[in-house]
Formats: sequence, structure tokens, C-alpha cells
Amino acid sequence: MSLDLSSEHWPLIMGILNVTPDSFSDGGRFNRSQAAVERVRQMISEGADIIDIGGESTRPGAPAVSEEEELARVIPVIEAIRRDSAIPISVDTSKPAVMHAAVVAGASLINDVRALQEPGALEVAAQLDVPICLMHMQGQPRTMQANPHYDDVVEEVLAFLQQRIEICQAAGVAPARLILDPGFGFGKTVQHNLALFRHLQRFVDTGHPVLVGVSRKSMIGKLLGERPVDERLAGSLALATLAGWLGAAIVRVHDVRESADALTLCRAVRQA
Ligand code: 8Y7
Repeated sequence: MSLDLSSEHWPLIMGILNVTPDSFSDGGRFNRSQAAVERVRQMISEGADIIDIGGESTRPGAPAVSEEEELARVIPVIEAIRRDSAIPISVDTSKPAVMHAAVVAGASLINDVRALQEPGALEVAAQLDVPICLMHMQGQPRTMQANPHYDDVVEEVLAFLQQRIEICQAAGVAPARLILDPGFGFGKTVQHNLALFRHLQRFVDTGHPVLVGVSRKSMIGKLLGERPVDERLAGSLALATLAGWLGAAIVRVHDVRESADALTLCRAVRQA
């Protein structure tokens, strides 16, 4: 139930479970929880180490979600999964009330794409005794891909994360709880994403576990000549393997079975 982040198991596989209405169409809480439990069982059998559950779509252009709505989407699903298995659960949220309720319901990691910058998030997260993933994003989801700009993307993303680590520490969050994520696709062009990936070592060198999320993302589509999202598996596996090779602690993926194969081979070569 609690998350073992010790490095001999790296890279861990984080399987993605979206509980936004577009991902689980028909209404009804029971159906949504039941479908989620089934999908999680499948991801566990395929080799997932962690399940990341999110009720807010952070895709470019996605509408905002109220706290009430996000709680209603996410908490019953966490409770149902918790009753069914001991798999560590990550909650993908920026809202302090959702962080708190999710951890009470059994989540053991907070995954915040806004790096605890929302009002109250830092204080609430400090009180919850779980690891926290701090992700970098330039701008806001609705507009972030409009015109991303950096003078030096690697230095700027690193500096942002270092600053968030210091702010967390001052608020009483032990640095050992912090996982770092460059935030691929969050206010970044393909060239920015590639520079961050090429220099992933810089993030690993901080000594914090690094999380990489590139599964099916648009950079893969663009680099493969406008490949649609359902034809990005091979590209996603290539990047997952490279992330593991470069020292990522956690790789966030949609395709758990295929990623588990790729990362088993990556681990075998690294350990040889
Ligand atoms: C990431 C993420 C998403 C990521 C972390 C998508 C919630 C977009 N991407 N969390 N979330 N890192 N930590 O395409 O890259 O999956 S949502």
C-alpha cells in the first residue's frame, strides 16, 4: 500500500487511470468505480507498480473542473480500488481538498502538475505523510501550448523545480518526499521536450527520483509525421525505454503490458 521508491526496483511503472467523463462515458457512480476496478486489476496483472488516478483533464484546452466535481469523480474510485487491492495509488490533482480526501481514502502519492502552487496546496500536502511529485508547467493547461518560450529550457525547468523544493522544505516537507518531473508537453515545443529528454541526467543528478510522462503525447505524433494518438505505441515504448535507461525512477504510461516488457529489458541491460 505504501510506495517503495528504493532504486533497485527502478524504473517503476505508473499506469494511467483517467476518471474524466470522456474516459468513462456513461454516468452512474457505481459503473464508474466498477469499470475502474476492472481496469486497475488488468493493469496490475500487466505489471503496473502504481496507479495514477486523475479527475481533472490537463490536456491542452480542457475545461476547468470544480472541487466538488473532482472529489465526486476521484474519491469513490480510490475507495473502490483500495477495497479491491493493495496497489499503491497516486492522485493526480492540484486541489488541496482532493489531496487530503484521496490520502484519507488510501492514496500514497500526490501527483501535482502545478507543483503545489495552488492556494493551500503546500500546507495540506505538508501535513500528509506521502511522497509528492512536483511537475514543471509553463502557463496554464488551457493556453500553455500557444507560444512556449525559454532562453534555456533545461536550466529554467531545473531552477523552477529547485525553487519549489526550497519552498516545500520551508513549509515542512522533507526533501526525501519529493519526486521531480520536467513536465513533458506542458508549455513546451517538440524541441523543448527533446532538450529536456536529452538532458534528463541533470534531473536525475539532483538525487530526487525523476518521473517521466511521455506516453502517447503529441511530441511523438509530431516526430512521426502527425501520427494519430492510437498509433503512438512504438514511439511511446522507445521513449519509456530511453527514460529508464537515463535513470528515471517512474515512467507514467497508458500501455502497461508493453511498457513492462520494454522496461524489464531496459533494467536487465542496466543491471548486467
Ligand atoms: C503528466 C502528468 C499528465 C506528466 C506527471 C497526458 C497528469 C497528460 N501528464 N503527471 N499528468 N507527468 N507527473 O497526456 O507528464 O497524460 S496528463
